[in-house]
Amino acid sequence: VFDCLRGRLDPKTGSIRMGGIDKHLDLLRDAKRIILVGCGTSWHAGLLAEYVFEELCRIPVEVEYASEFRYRNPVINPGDVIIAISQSGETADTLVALENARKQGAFIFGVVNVVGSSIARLAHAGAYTHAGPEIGVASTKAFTAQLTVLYLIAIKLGYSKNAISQERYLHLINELALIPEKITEVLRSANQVKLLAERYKDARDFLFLGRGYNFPIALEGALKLKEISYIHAEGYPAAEMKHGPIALVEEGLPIVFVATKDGYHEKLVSNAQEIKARKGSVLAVISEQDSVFEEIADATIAVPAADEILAPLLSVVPLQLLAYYTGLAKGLDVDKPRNLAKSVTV
Ligand code: F1P
Repeated sequence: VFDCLRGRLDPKTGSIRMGGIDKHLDLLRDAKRIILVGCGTSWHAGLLAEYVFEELCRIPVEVEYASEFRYRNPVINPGDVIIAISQSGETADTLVALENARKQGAFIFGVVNVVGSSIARLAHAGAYTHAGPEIGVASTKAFTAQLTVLYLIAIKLGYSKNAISQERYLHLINELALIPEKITEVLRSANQVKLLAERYKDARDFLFLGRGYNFPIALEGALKLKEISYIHAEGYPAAEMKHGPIALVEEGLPIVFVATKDGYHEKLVSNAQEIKARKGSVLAVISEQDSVFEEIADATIAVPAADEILAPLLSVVPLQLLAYYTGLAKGLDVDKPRNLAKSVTV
C-alpha cells in the first residue's frame, strides 16, 4: 500500500498524481457506465470498487467475472469504460474478455501489477499497482494494492466530477495516507491470529459475513482460507444468512464477522447474536474499543479506526493472516497451494 501511494499521493498539497489515469480523466468523468472485470481476488477488488465508485463518483457500475463475461455477448455502448483488474496481467479469462470488449469499441483501463504483461499491453491506459512480486500464489498484497489504486481513482474522479466536496476529498486523502501506519499496527496482532488459527485449524467449514464495504472482504477472507488451508469456506452478505445459509449453523461452526464500525454495525451485532443463539462460534474483526462485539464474540481481532470506506484495507489483513497461519498449522505449503497457478493462462 505504501509503495502504491508513494509519489502519487501528497496530503500536503492534496494532490493525487496518476499519469496513465490523468491523461484520460475526461473519459472517466464522462463515463456513462464503468464495468469492472477480473477473476478471483481481483474480482473481489472490483466488487468493493463498485461500492466506492457509486458512493464517491455517482457513476453506474457493473462488476463482471471475466470467466463469464468472455462467454457473453455484452452490450457495450459509447461512453462505457472497462476497468480490468489483474495481478499477473496474464489471466486468460480476463484477457479474452477484454479482447472481445475491445472489438466492440470499449475503452479499457488496466489496474495491473506486472509491468508489460499481456493485459497491461491490451489496455488503452491504466495504473500499475506496484505491489512488487507476489511470492505466494494466492494474491494478498496485490489485493490491497489493487484496492489502493481503485480508491485513488475513485477519490480523484469523485472530486473532479464535484460528486464529493473538497472537505471530503481532503479527509479521504489524509485517511488514505495513514493506512500504511495502521496496517503496521494490524500486523502486530499476528500472534493473536496465529493462536486463533491453531484453535480452528481442524474445522471442516467456515462462514465469513460482512455488510456494505466489508461484504467483498468477507468473500475474500473465504477465498484465502480455501486457497491456502483447503478448508471449505463461504462468504455471504450478513443479511443473506436468513435467506438460506443460516440452516448450516450448528454448534462450533466458526463464523467470521467482518465487523469494523460503520453504518450497519448494529445490524451486524444482531446477526452475531443470531449465530450465538444457534451455538455457532463467532470470530470477529472489529474496530478498537467495540465492547458490544467483544461481549458477544468467542474471539476478536481489533484493527485501528478508519473511515468506513477505507476500512477494508485494514479488515482484510487479519483474514489473510488467518488463512496463512491455518495453512501453516496444517503443515501446508502456503506459497504453493495445490492445484493453483500464479497465472491461470488456460
Ligand atoms: C486471478 C486469480 C487470483 C488467485 C490465483 C489465481 O489472478 O484468480 O486472484 O489468487 O492466483 O488467479 P490475476 O488475474 O489477478 O493475476
